[in-house]
Amino acid sequence: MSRAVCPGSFDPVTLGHLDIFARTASLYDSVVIAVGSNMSKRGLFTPSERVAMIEEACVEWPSVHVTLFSGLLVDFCRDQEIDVIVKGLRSGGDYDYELAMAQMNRKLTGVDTAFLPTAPHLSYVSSSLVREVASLGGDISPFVSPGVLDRITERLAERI
Ligand code: COD
Repeated sequence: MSRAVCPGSFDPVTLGHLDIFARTASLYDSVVIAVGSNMSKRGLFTPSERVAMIEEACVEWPSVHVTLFSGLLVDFCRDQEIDVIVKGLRSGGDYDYELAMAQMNRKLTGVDTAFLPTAPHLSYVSSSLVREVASLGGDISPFVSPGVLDRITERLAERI
């Protein structure tokens, strides 16, 4: 059985991420969405809140499971018997950043990384821009699922 991981911060998960998850699920038998819980920056959502939002967005995909991870991604892959890391690429900037991590991860334990090109209509979407546009009152509904939109609206209202 082939097993892939889609790792990330997902603060919050966007339609760009969900497109990558869906396409990964069509390529591998089982997909783990791994939410990094040892990120240094404080986010809009806690890692557990991010997991809950992704679970809700992926509820109709039975082969997709969501979990937290901490420490090295390659150690998580070894513990979970994961064959491949899958990342989305939006631009040359993503490629330069991701290539170095892919090469480092392969050197560390041999686990390989596969890249999927972003859906063109989502190539400019990032969690950081979604957070910024939302915090300044812009409409983010084209970029996130309805459940995530509700959670962001609630979170920003709590901060006023
Ligand atoms: N379309 C397609 N793909 C997208 C889009 C989009 N619109 N937006 C983002 N993506 C892709 C990104 O390119 C990335 O591949 C993935 O989705 C996740 O994105 P983010 O921004 O949520 O997550 P990152 O990049 O902050 O996550 C970084 C990791 C947590 C994966 C990384 O830091 C990590 O592996 N940390 C663990 C510690 C470790 O092992 N360090 C050593 C690394 S060599």
